[in-house]
Amino acid sequence: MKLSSFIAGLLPFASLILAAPVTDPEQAAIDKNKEYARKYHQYIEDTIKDRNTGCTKENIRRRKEWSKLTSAERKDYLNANLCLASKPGITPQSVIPGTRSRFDDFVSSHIQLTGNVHASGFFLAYHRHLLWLWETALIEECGYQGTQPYWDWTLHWQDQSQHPVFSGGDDSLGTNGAYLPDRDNLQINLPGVDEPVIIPPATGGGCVSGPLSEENFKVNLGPIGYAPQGPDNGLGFNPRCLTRDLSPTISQQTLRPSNVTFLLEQSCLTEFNENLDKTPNGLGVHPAGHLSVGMVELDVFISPSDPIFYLHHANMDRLFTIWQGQDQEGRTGGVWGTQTTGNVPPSANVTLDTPVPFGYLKPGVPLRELQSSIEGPHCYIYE
Ligand SMILES: [Cu+2]
Repeated sequence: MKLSSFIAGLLPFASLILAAPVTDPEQAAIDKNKEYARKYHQYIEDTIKDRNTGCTKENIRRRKEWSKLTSAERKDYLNANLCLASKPGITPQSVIPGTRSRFDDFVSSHIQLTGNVHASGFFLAYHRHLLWLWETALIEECGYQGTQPYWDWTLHWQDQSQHPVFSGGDDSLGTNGAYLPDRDNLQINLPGVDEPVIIPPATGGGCVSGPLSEENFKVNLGPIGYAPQGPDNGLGFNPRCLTRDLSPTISQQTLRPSNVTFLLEQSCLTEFNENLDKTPNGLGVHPAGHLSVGMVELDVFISPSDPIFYLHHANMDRLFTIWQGQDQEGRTGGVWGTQTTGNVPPSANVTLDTPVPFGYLKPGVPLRELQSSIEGPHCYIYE
């Protein structure tokens, strides 16, 4: 038998294998999520393809998953982060005594506004535009040539330490924290979640090693979100190593592809917002991304102190843009929620005219200008 006819004889069996029902629900979810992403992507490409001004296919920032960056691109991103940490900031020390750098300006904005920009009508717009400001600062103030990468935590939902962003190599954002045995549970308060969340110790707890180890990089502010707080209620200067405590338990429970599908299938902005933080089955993917990294990321106020914050929030913004992209017209005009976290204390509803606050980073920007990823100040797409 000729080889070609042998292969031809196998073809019917190959199609049988391909047609076999997909039994793994996570694999089925991955396929669905890709389909949603494709639809979003197509919409954006179609919308900008004939544009000559504003956000065009020439000037759009193409944001990629960390794993898709070359080693040199990862190093560039890391070095731009370290560059911002070495530049003087603009936040007055009379307000945040511990702030020391341009990097800390972003942490300080987040600290000042924690009670407004989480589990509120500001959440999605604030974090979307904070990322844009951060990415722009990396480019304009530190000569960064790339774009803001994202961390798709569904790629390694069983064990985040396998993701290259945590490899500890000189093209990573450092390792898990060193393992510290005999630690107590941490009790933290999360915006939008009623009861305090008890976080048992996980697989690290100590200082990270690699390019963000203590000799290269320091966390200056906090802790604020759990005891014991740093000096001046956590606003004082408290330089220390970056700590992490990767939690496979939290990741396996919540950072699954099927939970992304669940979020992308919410039908309105209210449900989308509510299910980001808390779902009928437990934690939402937004807090779970922070909690799966642990330590600094458990402290909502100072969470931008760990550079992984920006990669996690790029992924959250990516899910938001994909969700918007399923019905762009209907989903960029909506508003939801009030101006305080969990509406405590009670505050006015957010409208399209309400300025989204950014602290000392810049004056407030009306919400309507921050609704789209390719209108107003924004011009980016998630690849
Ligand atoms: Cu935040």
